[in-house]
Amino acid sequence: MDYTIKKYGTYNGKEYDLIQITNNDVIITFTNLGARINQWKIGSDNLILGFDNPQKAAKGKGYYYGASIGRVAGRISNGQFTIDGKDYQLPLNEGDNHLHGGPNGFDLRYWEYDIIQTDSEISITFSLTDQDGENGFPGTLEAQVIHTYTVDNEWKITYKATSDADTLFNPTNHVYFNLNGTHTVPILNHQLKIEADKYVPVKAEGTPVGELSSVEGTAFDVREGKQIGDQFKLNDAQIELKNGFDHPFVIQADASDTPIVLSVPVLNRSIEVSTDCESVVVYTHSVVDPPMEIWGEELHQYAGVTLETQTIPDAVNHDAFGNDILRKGTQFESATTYKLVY
Ligand code: G6D
Repeated sequence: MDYTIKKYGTYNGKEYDLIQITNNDVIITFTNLGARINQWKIGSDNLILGFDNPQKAAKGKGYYYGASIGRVAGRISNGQFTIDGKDYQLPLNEGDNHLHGGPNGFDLRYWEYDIIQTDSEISITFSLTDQDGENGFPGTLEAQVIHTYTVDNEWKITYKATSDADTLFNPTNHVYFNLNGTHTVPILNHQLKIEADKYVPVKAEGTPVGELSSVEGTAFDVREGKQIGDQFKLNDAQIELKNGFDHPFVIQADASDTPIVLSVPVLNRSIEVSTDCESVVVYTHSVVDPPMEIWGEELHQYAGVTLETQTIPDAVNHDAFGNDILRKGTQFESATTYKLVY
């Protein structure tokens, strides 16, 4: 396994790089534009959605393809939160809510990076200083996103952060998988298995209704592994509301080491996910607007599916959703691994 650094292109006056890792017939690439994963291929088969230059990635901003998301993944209702009695108002970049870290979130920022290579893995440490008040968040945040790839085809993401004031921090990665090898075949044929006996119903605007609901008897019961397209055919108001999955699944406390598995059995391909996060947001790209071209082909509905591991979105406004407050001077650390099996 080895890596090369290529020019990705320019965006907003800055030059961006593409770090390409080759491991036999697998290629995986990352870029310092938003500390993104940009490509993951077996031979000529693209397994994720990405772009061949930064301008196209920027055009796809609304879908955050492969991007690191932060400071806070998901929506914060009304952009408002309170820490120790102090109220904060964040910019509203999607209707009445704050989405994915705001208008200048992590996804299109310029990240510095260093690379470390050993016999068994290559690690790229992306770093960003997010100044006090950026996107309305208190505290200057020192963030690191470490993308590591191993000879066993494991993509591990480690998030680290500290802040000089109490703030919020709930990062994720917004990769879209399509194990068919081309996004022209919808992900409806993918099997999804999540060891989750609860999920989070949402309102039409995408914010949580406010409770953790049982998956029993719903299209969200994928504990034994179900075909995504079959689940969408079930009579389920939440599926109808969002035209598919756009929901957090709450990972069981007694889950196995790989509580999330996405696969296409007929192609003998799967992604096995392990994480220290309490939830995973699954989004099935149920809307494509504006029209988009990816890898030279027009994008259609259900072209990819995300597995965004994180604290349950909007946790700061819902006591039962966990904690996304990062206290001054404390070290945040979280890790998620996506293992390609083929
Ligand atoms: C839509 O509601 C979805 C989000 O969950 C997703 O992250 C975004 O598209 C890319 O807003």
